[in-house]
Amino acid sequence: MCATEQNTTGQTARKKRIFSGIQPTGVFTLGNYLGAVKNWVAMQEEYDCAYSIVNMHAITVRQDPAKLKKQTLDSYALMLACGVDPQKSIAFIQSHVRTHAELAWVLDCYTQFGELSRMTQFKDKSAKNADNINAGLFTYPSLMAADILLYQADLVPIGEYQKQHLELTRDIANRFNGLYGNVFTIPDPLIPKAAARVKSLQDPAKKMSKSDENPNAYISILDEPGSIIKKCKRAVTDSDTVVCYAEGKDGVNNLITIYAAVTGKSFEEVAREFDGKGYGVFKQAVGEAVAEHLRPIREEYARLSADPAYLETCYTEGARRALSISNRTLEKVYKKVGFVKPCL
Ligand code: ATP
Ligand code: LTN
Repeated sequence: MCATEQNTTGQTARKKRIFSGIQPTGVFTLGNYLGAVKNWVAMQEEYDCAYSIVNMHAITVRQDPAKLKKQTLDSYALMLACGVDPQKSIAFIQSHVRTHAELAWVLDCYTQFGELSRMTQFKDKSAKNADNINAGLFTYPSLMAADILLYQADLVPIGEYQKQHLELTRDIANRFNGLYGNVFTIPDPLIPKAAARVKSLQDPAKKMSKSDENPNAYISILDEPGSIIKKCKRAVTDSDTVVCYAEGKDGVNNLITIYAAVTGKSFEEVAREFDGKGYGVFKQAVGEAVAEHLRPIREEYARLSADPAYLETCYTEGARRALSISNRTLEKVYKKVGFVKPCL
């Protein structure tokens, strides 16, 4: 994370830092991949990156412990299978690095009840989990702010749905800096132009989500080609037959967005390619293109998950590097707020 590079005037400049996270709540969907993880991979050459499997965020919703443990390890392997390189980037599991919980507590005390009450994700998730609206679900955004601010991240690659949390992170950081001087770097969101909002295949008004009860609503990045094609063929569209991106055609727009993202084609090129061909041919082509795009990830995942010892080495080293960097920020914060330093 401390690498430097020469700028045009020959001086050394710090590489920009990136932080992002994903919850181990299931196999990543095509939405997670196109909206976030694909971007993480692309950033590794140019930036100092840290990526985390945020299992502490996951327990804001009740989880089965054995399942959470398995999904955390599977998600870690999946992150590497998508192309996150543990040599180039810091790839770690959130609960391995104690500074996240420690800074989150301090930030909780600099975050207002009113701010947290306005978070749409909190409102959505409390509606879905009415019998368990716990304090962690409410303060989720200050833990996310801690994740980001600990690494002094300049940029945070996320899907559109996390924009509000990032804005709150900036507000918390600005408030803290206003009181104590320049402690935190103010991070900017990095939202992809295409595929920032991949929609459910069954209800295009909703986002594609890995915790959706209906598996036909999402494509997991480990789905077999046959299943991907079937899900695309069953995708809800409309009674029209023309493949074009237009208002009121949410289902088709979603499929065009997906097809464009995996083939690199523009929306116009897609419309031209399927001119006069109808939805059946189009849906088949979307399914095939997605299956082909995900094939290398599926193969790499199979290889990595057969080698748990290698994965353990990677996440242990990731945790060590993450702790070393984040502890510097935490110590600064503790000093600023007036905590006594022990001689341990
Ligand atoms: P859950 O269903 O458990 O709430 P999720 O599928 O929303 O999870 P997260 O772990 O919350 O996934 O998100 C990881 C990253 O993927 C975030 O940056 C998020 O914005 C992005 N992301 C999630 N869903 C989509 C989507 N449908 N389209 C684009 N980006 C998405
Ligand atoms: N809240 C995010 C996951 C997340 C995250 C982060 C994303 C936790 N910490 C830090 C970016 C940066 C989500 O639900 N997608």
